[in-house]
Amino acid sequence: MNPFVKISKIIIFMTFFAYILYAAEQGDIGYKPVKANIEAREWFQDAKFGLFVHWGVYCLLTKGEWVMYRDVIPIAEYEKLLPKFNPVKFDPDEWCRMVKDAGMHYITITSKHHDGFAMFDSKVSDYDIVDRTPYGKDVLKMLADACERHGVKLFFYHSQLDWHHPDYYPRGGTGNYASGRPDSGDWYKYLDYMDGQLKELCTNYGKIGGIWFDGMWDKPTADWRLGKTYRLIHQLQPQAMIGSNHHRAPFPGEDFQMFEKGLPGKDPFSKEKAISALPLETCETINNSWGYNEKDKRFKGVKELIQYLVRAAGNNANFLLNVGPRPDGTIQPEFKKRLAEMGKWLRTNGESIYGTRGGPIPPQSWGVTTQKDGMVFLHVLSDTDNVIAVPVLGKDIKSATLLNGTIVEFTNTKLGTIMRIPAKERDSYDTVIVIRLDV
Ligand code: FHN
Repeated sequence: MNPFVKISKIIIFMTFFAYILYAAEQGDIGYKPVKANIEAREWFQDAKFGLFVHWGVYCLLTKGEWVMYRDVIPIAEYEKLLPKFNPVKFDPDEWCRMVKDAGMHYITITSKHHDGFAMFDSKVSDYDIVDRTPYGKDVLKMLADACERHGVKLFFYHSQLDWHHPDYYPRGGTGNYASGRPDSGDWYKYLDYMDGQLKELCTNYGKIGGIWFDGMWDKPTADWRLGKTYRLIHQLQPQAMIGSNHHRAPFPGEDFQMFEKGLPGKDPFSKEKAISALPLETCETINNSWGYNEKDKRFKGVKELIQYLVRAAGNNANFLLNVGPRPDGTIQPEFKKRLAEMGKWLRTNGESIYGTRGGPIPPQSWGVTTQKDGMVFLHVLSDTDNVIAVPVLGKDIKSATLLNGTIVEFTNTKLGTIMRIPAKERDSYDTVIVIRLDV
């Protein structure tokens, strides 16, 4: 064989092999979700609404979860918070009652945020709530047991980014200040540590809903060894849904795609606007802080929060709404009041949200649509429109009513259907029209 051809073949093979190796570390190549995972995805999409909880020792400083970085607090200083963390009013049953009253079906809580502090009893580190605080109890175990009692699914938010662990090295875009860590470290030792804690979360807390990763964006080109981590989780908890807030298209092994502070494909963080075919979720705060921030009074109104939930559902996505608990373990009244109001609206209108999927027409100027069981729900969100034009749905509309059965007059035309909503029946948050199509 011509030596040039021989060398070329070797180079092509080596390049292909290198790509496979690289790609393999960008996810669990060849991952096929098992039946339990597919069922979990269906459940997730039906559930629609969950509570995000950002809770850690940072709440003591009442300036949000990035305080260690933003105030450039050296590790030795930050660790002085630990003896002060004693959330004696933490009541996981109360949290679950609040969640269910709000019409939520799952909780996603920080097991470890970027500060590296574990809110659970870890054996691979003593940098955790059991070993280093006067409270000394595993709040995630307490919450997992309460969720089991109340029928609430529990997901864990886990930060891959770590501002505390010495082997998170080379440091990334945000952990780059030397806050008492050596300018050296073994990256794969850190990944082993991270996998060790994930193994604990997938072993000691019962059947989990999933893992919500965050922080890859701190080192976007690093070898995060995702395939190994994702396989570990799916081997221990096959039904667990893995998602990662890397703001890129999902990698193999991921079971849902999340967006932050924006509807699918429209959030300000996504580098790629691609919306995958995976179950979708968007997350948002009630004020403008994820972790507890005493001074942040920019509370969103109930109308804005309900319409965010409705628009998410209209975009075939779940809504994960955040609270940042206080140092004593309680949730501030402004959050609880809004969650209760959302639950009240959902008790009357929830059939147009739960168990639905995105509607048959794209979002309109007047609102969005959802659909389930042969019904299409028109969510009229604009205050001004009592007469709306509905594009052709492919089948003639047989009937149109409000959820309370009130008839809605409509006229079918070649270009679509004109709907006339009785003005006195408007819902100030979202007027839902149920239409049944000629099958
Ligand atoms: O840096 C985190 C932030 O603290 C928070 O956890 C949000 C929640 O989606 N995610 C990252 C910012 O994109």
